[in-house]
Amino acid sequence: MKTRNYRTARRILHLTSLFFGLLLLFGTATSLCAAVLIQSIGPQEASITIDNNTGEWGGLTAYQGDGFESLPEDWQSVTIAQDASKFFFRYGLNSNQTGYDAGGQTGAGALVGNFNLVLDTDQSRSSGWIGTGGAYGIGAEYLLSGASLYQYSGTGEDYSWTFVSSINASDNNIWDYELEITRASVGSPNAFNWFAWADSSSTDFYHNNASAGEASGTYFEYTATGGGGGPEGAVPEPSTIMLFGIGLGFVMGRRKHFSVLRNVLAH
Ligand SMILES: [Ca+2]
Ligand SMILES: [Ca+2]
Ligand SMILES: [Ca+2]
Ligand SMILES: [Ca+2]
Repeated sequence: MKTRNYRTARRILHLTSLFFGLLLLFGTATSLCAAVLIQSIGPQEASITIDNNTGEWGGLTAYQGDGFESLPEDWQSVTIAQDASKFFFRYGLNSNQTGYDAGGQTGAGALVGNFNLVLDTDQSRSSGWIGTGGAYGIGAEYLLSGASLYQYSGTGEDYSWTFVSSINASDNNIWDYELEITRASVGSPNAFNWFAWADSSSTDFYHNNASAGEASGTYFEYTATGGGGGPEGAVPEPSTIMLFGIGLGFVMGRRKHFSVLRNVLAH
């Protein structure tokens, strides 16, 4: 009887430890393959004035262009710069509709919420908005929606944002906008990750693969300090490595567990 109980217990322990070990290995191996950094730029110091004239941006480096996908609201390019207290954004936009502008078809030219850009200011996907089903490679804390700034107030996948402030943005109606926010208004990050999208009949993501999920979702980085923040995923977080190690230990060390159990049952 003792032998039969021992064998049954051993099988249960074997299957349980193997199950949890593989579960941990699978889960952490997935998170080790984090999102894909496309390009990192910064710091770019500049003196920018929001005045419908983008001449002062000429010497700055733009992120790689998104191209014209012939959508009603279409991202073309983004440039980011800074001074001691502000971050500056330059949006290059387009549309396949004649006479259409970023303010709608009114001709007013004011930037509207159809153009959205999110910032992951702690460069961690474990915090902030990751989209329904975890669609995005980054976890965003802040949203620039048109000329309004929002802070994430949801639990991860839900689209829930709290209004922070209006954004000082140009209204030049020529698809070339400049915006400014204070660095303090987004938590004064040393670096942040970002991607953008435009609402239209077929959403234009910038970068195109931004919604490819945790492992393959793409993003850009801006560094506000010389040292840079480092892309999420290049160096796994310590807790991830620890979980991976525990999973490996479960799978590799189950024989040790059996010998401990054998000694317990034998006495
Ligand atoms: Ca200007
Ligand atoms: Ca585009
Ligand atoms: Ca985050
Ligand atoms: Ca695109």
